[in-house]
Parts: sequence; C-alpha cells; structure tokens
Amino acid sequence: MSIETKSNIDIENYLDKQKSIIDTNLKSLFEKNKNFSSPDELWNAVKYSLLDSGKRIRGIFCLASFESSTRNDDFLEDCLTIACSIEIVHAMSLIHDDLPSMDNDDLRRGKPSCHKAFGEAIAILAGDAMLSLAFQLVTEHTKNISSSQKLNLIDVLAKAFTLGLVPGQVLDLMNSETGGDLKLTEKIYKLKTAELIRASILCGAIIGLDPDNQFGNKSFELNEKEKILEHFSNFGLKVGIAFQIIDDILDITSDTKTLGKTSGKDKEQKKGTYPMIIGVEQSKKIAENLISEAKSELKKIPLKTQILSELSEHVINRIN
Ligand code: GRG
Repeated sequence: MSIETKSNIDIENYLDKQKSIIDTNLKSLFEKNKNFSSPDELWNAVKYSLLDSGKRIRGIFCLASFESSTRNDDFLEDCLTIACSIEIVHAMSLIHDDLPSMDNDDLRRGKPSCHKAFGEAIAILAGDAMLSLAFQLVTEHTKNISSSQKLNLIDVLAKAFTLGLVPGQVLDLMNSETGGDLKLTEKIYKLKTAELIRASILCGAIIGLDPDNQFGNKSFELNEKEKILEHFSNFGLKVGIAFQIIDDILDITSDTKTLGKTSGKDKEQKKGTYPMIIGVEQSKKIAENLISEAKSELKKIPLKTQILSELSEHVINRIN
C-alpha cells in the first residue's frame, strides 16, 4: 500500500482514492471487532452510520499530514487505523448531533439518521460504542508505533472531545434562537468542528514525526518537531473554522439532495451562523482568508506539504 505523493495532483481523484482506502480499512476493522459485542441491533446501527458513506475528510487529512511528515512506510498501516478511529469518533458525533434533544435532524449522509432508523436509545448506545471502539483501535490495532505515541494520540483525540466537540455542542445549542454574536460563533466553530480537524492533522504528524524521536522522521531535533507540530496545529485550526463556515454557507445555498442532510436548518432554528449574521459573500471571504493564513502556516514547515495545501483549497471549494 502506498499513498500518492506527487504535487499538482488531481485533487478529486486523490480524494476518491484516499476515501476508498479508508472505507476498506473501516470495513475490515468493523468486521474484526463486531463480535466483541451483541446484540446485532447495536452493531447494525454502528454499521449503518459508519460504513459506505461520509467524505472521510478528517481521515484524509490525517493520512496527508503523515505523508508530509515521513517517508517511513512502516507506520502507514498504523496511521490508517488512526484515520479510521478519527472517522469513527466523527461518525458518532454526527449520530448524537442528529438526536431530537440536539439538532433534531431526520436525514444524514443521504438516508434517515440513526435514531430514525433504529430508535433513540440504540442511536445513543451505538454512539457510545463507537467512541469506545475508536480508542480501543489505538491501543489494540496498531502494530509499530510506540506506547508513548499511542498515549500521545489518545491524549490528542480525547481532548478534541472534552475541550472541543462537547463544549462546542453545548454552546451551539445555547446559540439557537439567540444567534447573532460573531465572536461567540467563531468560538463554537473552533470547538465543535475545528478541534477534531486539527486533531486529525496532528495525529498524522505525531505518527510520522514521532516527537519522542524513536522511530519516525529522524531529520529533526525534538524542539524542531515541536515547532512543526505547532504549525500543523495552527493550520488545522484555521482549516477547521473555514470548513464550518463553508458548511453553514452550504446550508443556505445548497439543497438537501446534494448535502445528504436537511438544508435550510440554520434559518429554521434561528442559529447564529456566519452567513446568517454577515451574509454569504462576506463569510466566503473570511473562509478564503483563513485558508490563505493556513497555507502560510504550511510554508513554515520544512516538509513537503503540497497535498495539505491542496486539501485546504478543496475545503473552500467543496459542494457538499
Ligand atoms: C457524545 C462525546 C460526545 C460528543 C458529541 C454532538 C456533539 C458532541 C458534537 C457535534 C459536533 C458536530 C456534529 C459538528 C459539526 C461538524 C460538521 C461540519 C460535520 C459535517 O462533517 P462532514 O461534512 O460530514 O465532513 P461527512 O458526512 O462527510 O463525514
């Protein structure tokens, strides 16, 4: 297995290939782990929400930052497992986000949301199982990375939730009906969306660089690696905020079929999103500026980061 490395690649083709690699690995990890638990209803709900759908952009970012960070293919398989863990926690967050007590959405990834198909209790429990499974994969299904790297990855992923998605979701719920504060909205974008995208990029770099200097890229001293990780982190945060701005623009400008989820929900829920507060055009400009700032962070990294740059462009040009 190898990951495409050349620059000026056809981004759509690259995305398709990486998505298909992640999908295949998710299926295989799912098959290996489904026997750990019964009854079938639980695993059918996990399978329904996890496999065969989703753009896999977080997993793709993780693989891309790994690809930028090392030429050592010994860790590629482990990185793929981590990319799958990231897609599993992301998919569980979508299940919980759709619940009646949260965003109350009937449609996700072009089909009825998990609680519509399996009932609320099973949807909550499927999410719980997925969150645990994601961390189990880090401890049990990685082969070559060191224990300290595993701890590092678990730390980054756990904090994306405790310091990111969960408080972000709480603020997001409070922001319905009262929306209008741009500063608060930016904070929500950072927490509920950007922290996981940042974590995805950091995980790939942690595996590739190995900040403990044991196995990964040996070209840099520890303090240099820490600086590189900081630039990856800043890049991820800016890309993540831009991703959510575009998501909210698409909620207004696109349709349910293209998005695979109900369009126009933010207006219905009177949510304070960027385009609702300052309009689509100005929001697009802010997203473009964020991507250009993100690319400046990449320029400070002494590695081949072309693919990350192209992926960040894709974030603002995407249609779903
Ligand atoms: C229960 C631990 C725990 C956490 C859940 C519900 C929640 C806390 C957080 C919600 C986070 C959330 C769903 C943010 C929205 C992020 C976003 C833009 C999702 C859409 O991502 P895409 O477009 O979706 O990448 P696909 O379907 O392509 O994967």
